[in-house]
Amino acid sequence: MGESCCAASPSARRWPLLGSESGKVSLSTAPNSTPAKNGSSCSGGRTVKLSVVVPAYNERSSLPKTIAKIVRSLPAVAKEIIVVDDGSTDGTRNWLSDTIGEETRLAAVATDGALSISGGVNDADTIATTIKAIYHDHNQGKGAAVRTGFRAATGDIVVIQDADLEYDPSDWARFWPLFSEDIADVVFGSRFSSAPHRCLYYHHYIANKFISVMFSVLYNQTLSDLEVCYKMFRRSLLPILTLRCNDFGFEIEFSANIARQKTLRIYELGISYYGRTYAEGKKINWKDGARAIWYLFRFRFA
Ligand SMILES: Nc1nc2c(ncn2[C@@H]2O[C@H](COP(=O)(O)OP(=O)(O)O)[C@@H](O)[C@H]2O)c(=O)[nH]1
Ligand SMILES: [Mg+2]
Repeated sequence: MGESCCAASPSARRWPLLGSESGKVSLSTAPNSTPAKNGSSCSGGRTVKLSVVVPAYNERSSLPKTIAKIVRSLPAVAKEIIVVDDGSTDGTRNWLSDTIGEETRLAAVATDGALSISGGVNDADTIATTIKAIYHDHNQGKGAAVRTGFRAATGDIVVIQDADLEYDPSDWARFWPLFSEDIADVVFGSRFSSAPHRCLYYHHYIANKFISVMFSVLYNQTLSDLEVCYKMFRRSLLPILTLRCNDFGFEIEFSANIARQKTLRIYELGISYYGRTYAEGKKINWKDGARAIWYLFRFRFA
């Protein structure tokens, strides 16, 4: 799905070390230069960009804080934030249309932590953070929202960020070198590590463990936290992925697609987790867990 800028097989791309403090990374195998907007171009020596896809369904209170955290992350890297409103009814959509509307804008955070979203995008802002919003007419589910975001992404690397503050974008500082040093094609976060993680529902924990073990058995691929939000990957992979799930089955579908390629360099990295309770807005439930088991088999054998 999606189209690829500077189409190249993931393994053919060679990224030297993220050596410069500006965060500019040269692509040694990108001979054909294709100008792109927002300071990004496909020529050698260009600025490498991270696309952050934020699916948002009724996240009015946490979305602005999530965006501010994204802006503050990886300060030397050009980022585009794509918020996909999934038919929210709690004011999220109104906030997005009032603050961002239909344009691509610049997002910044003041020293006091306040988020500011301003006018147009200056091509000279090579390491700025841009933001745009896409609006679903009605609620379709996380998978559908994420796919809409993928279609709009123009960065070299893509990551998914839930809008509910359960995950901390400052963790990406440890993801990034795996791409800039050309070590990984896909990096999954894992909440089963020594990083701080809120202790919550045992039934969720055991269901996720079960699903992850089943996945490893069925796909012969180690991954400890299948339901994790953080999946960072090269955008050039999108055309080879078949993604159709609208609901939380997306997490299984994405991982199954990645594992089935057999050739990709898959890494996992411990992340912090600031989980929320149902009273605080958590939405995934046991039905999503049951569906996940069905999806495990469906994507393996269908
Ligand atoms: N639950 C739910 N989340 C959606 C939907 N569409 C987009 N999302 C977003 O997908 C992300 C993950 O959902 P969330 O409820 O946080 O999942 P949970 O934290 O695992 O319960 C959040 O950013 C949601 O706002 C949807 O239809 N249902
Ligand atoms: Mg969540």
